[in-house]
Parts: sequence; structure tokens; C-alpha cells
Amino acid sequence: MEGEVSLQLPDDAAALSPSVRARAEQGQAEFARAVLAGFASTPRSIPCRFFYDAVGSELFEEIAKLEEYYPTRVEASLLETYRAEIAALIGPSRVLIEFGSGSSRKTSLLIGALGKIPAYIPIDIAAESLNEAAGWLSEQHPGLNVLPLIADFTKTRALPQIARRRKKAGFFSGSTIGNLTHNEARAFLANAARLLGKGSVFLIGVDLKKPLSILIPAYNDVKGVTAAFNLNLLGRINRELGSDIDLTRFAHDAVYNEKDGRIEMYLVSLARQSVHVLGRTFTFAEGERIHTENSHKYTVAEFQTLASVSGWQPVKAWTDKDQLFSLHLLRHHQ
Ligand code: AVI
Repeated sequence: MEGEVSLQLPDDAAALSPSVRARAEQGQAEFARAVLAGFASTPRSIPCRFFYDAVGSELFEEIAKLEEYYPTRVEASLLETYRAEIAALIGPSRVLIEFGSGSSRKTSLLIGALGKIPAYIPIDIAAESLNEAAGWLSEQHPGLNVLPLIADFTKTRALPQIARRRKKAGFFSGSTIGNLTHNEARAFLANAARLLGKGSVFLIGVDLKKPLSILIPAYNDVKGVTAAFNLNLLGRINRELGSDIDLTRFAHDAVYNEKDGRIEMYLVSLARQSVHVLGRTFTFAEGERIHTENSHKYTVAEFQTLASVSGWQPVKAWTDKDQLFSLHLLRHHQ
């Protein structure tokens, strides 16, 4: 059994269309490889993009509604307050390209402010949430030309035909850019500059550096929703890879790494224990951690510097009165 990967698709998988089934199988094989490699490495880790299965996506929606988790709420209110100014700076008739399907509500605010646009192209690897968001936005904005693109938005190299020879605007909300390392963020911004082309603009939501009294509760809420979101990674391993991990023997932890300016999330083993994944045994020491997420925070100036070295010129940045969150408008300067 060593090295053999036997994956568990849901019971109703037989009813899926061949292309959806193939994608599900590919996704699970990728997850299996990442877990086996992450558990075999020191320190142990699992990439945060695997948080977002159906259960994890729902838990993230719950996080977004928490009192302690300000980013979603404050970003939406910045968009609401400054939408006319943002739309005027973006200018008319641009194809709107969204990286990661994000919260449809925020996108709806932006689309409403931009008025008539040739097309809206949301890019996301999660076909289901992409189609759901696209459907909801089409209802909210009758006549909107929605062209969802199922792809990894960090690696997208080509856009649908309609985007060629038209001016483009990018949108990347929720401070998802914070989940990338600085190097990855620079590579993402440079790729987006190539994809969107000369003269394009890019609107990006970025979480700000702030006191730990606000930051830590945002990633360790009293109701334990963030803990459930983090632990769901282990639940997903059990569901999809047929493992036997006891979730009550791991705990959620979130700490701030001052040097790197980021929240780091971990799953901490509460005992010495062995878990089995696809025929392999991994032994955890008591207190041993699995690194599951980085969430980088930036000052306005730090993010503008990062953007500038990646092909983007800062146009304007908006922040709320409590300096919790920032919205940056950038212009492709090459
Ligand atoms: C999606 N991303 C920007 C969230 C964040 O704040 O880094 C994910 C998250 N992790 C814990 N809570 C929310």
C-alpha cells in the first residue's frame, strides 16, 4: 500500500459529469500530494489554499460575519463610501477581472459603481463557488456579461477573447494577497500586470498592520469559528483521504510574527500521537505544530513599495478612520 494513493470521492460522485469528476479527482490527488509532502517536512505544514472545500468555504463565510473579524466588513464599507471616486478613477468601459471569486457583495458594489462594462470575468479554481457567485451577480445586474474562468488565479496566463484589445481593470479583494509570501505577492502582481496589460488598473484590498489587541482576536474568535475553520483541514484529510485523525487531539493557534509582519496559524498536537494518511504513518510529538496559514499585514507605504517593484504605480489608497484596512488603486506603468 506504501505510495499508493486511494482517494475517496463523495458517495454521489458517480452522478457527476465526466469533466467535473475529473476535476474533483485532480483536486484530491493534488491535496493528497500536498498533505503527504507537508506532513513529511520539518516543520510540518499544509498550504492554506486547501482550507476552502465546501465546509471550509461555509466556515469562512461565518468568519466574515464575526464581530472580531473586521476585514470583510471594513473593506465593504470602504467600497461603499468611496465607490464613486474609485469608479471615476478607474474610468468607463473596462472589462472587470476578479482574482478569486471573493464576496459577491463587494463585487456587486463595485460593478454597480462602474456602470455598463463589456464583461465581468471572475477567476477561481473552485468551480462551485465561482458559478454560485457568477449566478448571483447576474441576477443583481441584469444584462451583465459574466464569463467565469475556472483557473488558478496566481498562474492565469490568458483571458477570454472579449478581454483582448479592451481596457481592463483587476479586482483582488479581502486581503487574500496577504496569504501569499512577499515573493509570491510580487510574482502574482507581476503576472497580473502581464495579464491585464499596459494602461490597466488594479483595485486591491490589503489588511493593515495594527495593535495585537485587535489582530489576535480576529484570528482567534471567542465562538471558535476560526478554530473550526483551521481544524477542518484535518476533517478534510479524514473525509477525502480516508484518514483517522482525532480532531479533539489537535488545537487551533494563531500568533503574530513581528519580524515578518504576519499572523501565522497552526494546528497543535495535544498529545504524542500517530495518524495514518494513505498508508503512511506520521507521529506527532506533544506540542508539535502544523503550519497552516500566513496572513501578511502591510502599512500603506509598504504595500505601495511592493506594488511599485512589480510593475504597478500607486494611484490612490483609501483607509478607514480606525486604520484597520486599506484599498489600493494601482496603474500598470510599463
Ligand atoms: C482569505 N484570507 C484573506 C483570510 C485571512 O484573513 O487571511 C483567511 C482567514 N484565516 C483565518 N481567518 C480568515
